[in-house]
Amino acid sequence: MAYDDLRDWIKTLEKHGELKRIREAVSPELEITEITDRVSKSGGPALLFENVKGYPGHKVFINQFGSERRMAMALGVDRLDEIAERITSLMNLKAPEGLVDKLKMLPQLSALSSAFPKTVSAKDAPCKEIILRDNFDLNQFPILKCWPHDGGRFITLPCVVTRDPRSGKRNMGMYRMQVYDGQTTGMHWQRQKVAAEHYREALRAAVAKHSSEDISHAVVDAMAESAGGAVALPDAPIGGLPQIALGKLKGSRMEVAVAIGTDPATTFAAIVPAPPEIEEFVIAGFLRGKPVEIVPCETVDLQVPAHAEIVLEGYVELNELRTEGPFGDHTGFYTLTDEYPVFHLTCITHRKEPIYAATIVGKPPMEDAWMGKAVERIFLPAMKMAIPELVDINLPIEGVFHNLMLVSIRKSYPGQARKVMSAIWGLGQAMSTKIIVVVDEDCDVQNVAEVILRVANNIDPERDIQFMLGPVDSLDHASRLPNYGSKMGVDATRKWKAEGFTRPWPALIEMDRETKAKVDALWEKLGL
Ligand SMILES: Cc1cc2nc3c(=O)[nH]c(=O)nc-3n(C[C@H](O)[C@H](O)[C@H](O)COP(=O)(O)O)c2cc1C
Ligand SMILES: [Mn+2]
Repeated sequence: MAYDDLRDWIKTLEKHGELKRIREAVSPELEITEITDRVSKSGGPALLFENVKGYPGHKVFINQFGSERRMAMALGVDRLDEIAERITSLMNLKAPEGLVDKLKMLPQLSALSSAFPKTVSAKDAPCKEIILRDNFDLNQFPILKCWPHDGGRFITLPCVVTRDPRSGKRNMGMYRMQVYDGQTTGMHWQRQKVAAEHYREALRAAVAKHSSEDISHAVVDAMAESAGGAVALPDAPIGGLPQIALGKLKGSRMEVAVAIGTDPATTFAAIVPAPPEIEEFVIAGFLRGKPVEIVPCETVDLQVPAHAEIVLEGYVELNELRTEGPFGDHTGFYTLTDEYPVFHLTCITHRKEPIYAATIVGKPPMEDAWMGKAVERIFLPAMKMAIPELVDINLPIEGVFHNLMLVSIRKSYPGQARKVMSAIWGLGQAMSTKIIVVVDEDCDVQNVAEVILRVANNIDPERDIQFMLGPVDSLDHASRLPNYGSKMGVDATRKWKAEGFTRPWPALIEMDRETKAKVDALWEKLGL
């Protein structure tokens, strides 16, 4: 079932008792965070703030994905596993043999065809009800300041659309945006994300145009390195010769469009760690079972979901970075300041009386916990394609997704737990998983107590810990360098002779079936 837009979704939430309207006057500075945080932590409803201090006529919608039930509702299913099953059946497509097979494939093929976005004209695009080409000001929207030490106000639920300069493929990722002024924001795409690669590609192309001696390859590499948004390393590009070279690129731009307040499947599509070659518009269409209607922007050559509440159009300059943060992040800590590209607005379009969609992140559990859990369930079939021995995974919410992954495997050969760790560290955004714990298939990784029992009992630490150097999450504040550090794998599987373990391995304690049945029969009488 597909929601037409954010309003349709809000209506459905309300009908199911999953929405609370707040009519009390509250400030978008800190107060909405404090209220939403309490509601998140107690598993409460989505919230629609209708009386935002200083923003008459504006509404803030928050916590839309903030429970397992709402996350499933957002994607139109009862259980998130249903989506995993749909994906599995797509991946299992075999070449049809005969008519019956072909007919059986029809539902899958129609699921595929509904995935492709449909372009509509501006007159059919609600996001164009109001078009502001001049005199626009971001400050008209009730953008939140989330936490006391945040560097300012942040747009926290933006679907950021960019285009790969080489392939022309579009990407939509969620990267927060710090408001610098009414026409300028930060663009916090971390260096391993798809839009950051688009930016580096644009930079490479721009530099190629100026391929004179004074912009050497070393300089280009240094600029490309910074462009993903890392701290300026001593030998990197801010200042000195690289700065001179960057000056030559003045006016070189990459276009960006941002949709805020879309139907929930489209918003969710912006956070899924899909391979770069798959457009999120297609993922959203697949999830909704209905094409996403997109519409060309006014001032940039990009398309956005036509039903969005608010659209921001603009560009990032290829030679410009600016300090972003601090920001109270989903790790439960503040992310410190860092250098990121700057988004300059060229136009704002919006619906009449736009509803401003936001989220807050902080100490888990918060709304993003449920979004992350949905990603975990939906991506499991794809992970199993790459890692067939995988039985299940659990990203415990307190592990804030990149810090801890619990994995069960069907172990069939020596050293396989380490093979699985390597595979996960080589798999898209899972590259930055700080701790991977591998257990045997008879351990339910959804039961964290059981995992702890196994791990603590089963490891000889010196033997069973695998350290790995490589890329780490940009939000990791403990790594030796920003974005680069060590990761750890724990092989908590039963050790085999073939792995050099020659002692006998004890069995787990369990009562025999016969005794259990006897006691079952007695149980009522025992009055326990
Ligand atoms: C609420 C929320 C905020 C996020 N903020 C950021 C952010 O500021 N920067 C970032 O790189 N990723 C952020 N992410 C994670 C990305 O959206 C996620 O990695 C996504 O897969 C990126 O899309 P891409 O693979 O197309 O780059 C955020 C996720 C959520 C749920
Ligand atoms: Mn992507």
